[in-house]
Amino acid sequence: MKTILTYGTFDLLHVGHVRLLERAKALGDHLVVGLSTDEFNEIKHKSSFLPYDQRKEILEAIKYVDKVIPETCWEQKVSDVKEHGVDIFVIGEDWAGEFDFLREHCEVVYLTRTKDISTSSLKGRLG
Ligand code: C2G
Repeated sequence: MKTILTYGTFDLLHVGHVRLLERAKALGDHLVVGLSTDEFNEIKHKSSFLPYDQRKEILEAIKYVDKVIPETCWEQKVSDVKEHGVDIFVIGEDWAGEFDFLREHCEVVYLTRTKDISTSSLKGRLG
């Protein structure tokens, strides 16, 4: 069984997120998502519209997602890779290069982002 790991805030879930999750899952059999907690979002200088528990419930309803774990800090990735037996770490290309240090523990794949959609643009349109 090939385990995939990714991380994100996944606020106001949209097709950019879903297509990332779809492509990540297609690389293996079991997809673990590290979901940024509200507190970690502050560290990321990112506020989410929906609280962690709702973002988690929504992600768990996505057919590509097998497990959601909390992302509470930048430093947890290596231990998460080991704890969950991760074969491939996947994230959007906006992070290209940032997580190359994981290459000694697992494969690292940066996927293209879906164009013309983002949580911040949705929030802007909502007014
Ligand atoms: N994404 C995408 N296309 C978009 C928007 C987002 O492919 N139009 C991808 C991002 O590249 C990321 C995932 O969807 O891989 C989740 O996006 P965010 O919730 O914005 O994640 P981010 O805040 O970048 O958190 O430790 C890593 C961070 O927690 C990543």
